[in-house]
Amino acid sequence: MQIVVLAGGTGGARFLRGVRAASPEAEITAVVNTGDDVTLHGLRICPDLDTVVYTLGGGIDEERGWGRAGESWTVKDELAAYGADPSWFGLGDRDLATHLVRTRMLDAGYPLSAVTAALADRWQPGITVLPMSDERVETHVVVTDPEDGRRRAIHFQEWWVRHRAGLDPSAFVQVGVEQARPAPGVTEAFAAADAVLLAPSNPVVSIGTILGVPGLRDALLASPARIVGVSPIVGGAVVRGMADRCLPVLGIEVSAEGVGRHYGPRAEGGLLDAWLVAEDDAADVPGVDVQRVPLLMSSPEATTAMARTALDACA
Ligand code: FO1
Repeated sequence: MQIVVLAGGTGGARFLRGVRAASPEAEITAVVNTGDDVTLHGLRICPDLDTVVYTLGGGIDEERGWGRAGESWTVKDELAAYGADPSWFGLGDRDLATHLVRTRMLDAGYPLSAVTAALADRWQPGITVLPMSDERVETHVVVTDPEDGRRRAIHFQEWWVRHRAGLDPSAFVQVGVEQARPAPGVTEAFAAADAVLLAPSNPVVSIGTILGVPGLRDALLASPARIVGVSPIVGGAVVRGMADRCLPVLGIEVSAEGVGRHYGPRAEGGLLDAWLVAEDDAADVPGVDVQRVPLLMSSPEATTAMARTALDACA
């Protein structure tokens, strides 16, 4: 069985771990958001790719949901001592090795997909991890500066990590997306899929960014597989992250129904054959098979059960 999962950060990675547990024999391909990627201190950092590879490879810090377990911050402190900006981004000593290897390979001319495969070789995630594109796409956020009221664009990581999404966003811009193409293996994975899942990741800056890569959405919709989405909004609120700060910018209601309607019914040009929402969330999404199931990834068992329900909905 071939399963393709569109995924972003921590929630997407945990969901992928559940899919792997629910269907251990399946060939699973994750198509991962790279819009969060950033260059800091001369290093290329790919948060969502690293979070997926670390989570499935057993290297993730479970409490933070990103970065490496058993981390230390000596280099970060030394950089701060030099006044080397930015100091607001948490670069762990172990995590730095990943960025050093990635940056060296990118500088040598390897595409991001090859770099990701090389890094994943150490971690053996048990799934294929593909960036959405080998071309650079970076999400920038247009915000209004509270001091001078001027509008300016800042990198998603500065908005989220430095400002905790506290600056009001008026637009999300995926810089470079027009020149991007699906990474090698992405369209092939959709064509061979028996099941396609939209992980409970941020519908705007994760799932939305992936679908914004020219040609990717068409390849997804040409898949013979059913497409099943999992709501990232549970009980009317985000479980983690900042989707509640992103959705209103696109005029999407912060609810399981709102996101389901935004994704839309496949029969009418939308994405969904089925939409999984939490038991206490009502969701009227015309043209889509809505199923109310437990959605909190509160334990590996709960996550596996949720993934199994999503896979059953693909059958
Ligand atoms: N998230 C934070 O909230 N604070 C950090 O200092 C931080 C550092 C960081 C370093 C490497 C990495 O792969 C991820 C990191 N994240 C951090 C998470 C990152 O902001 C992700 O893009 C978001 O979690 C959304 O996926």
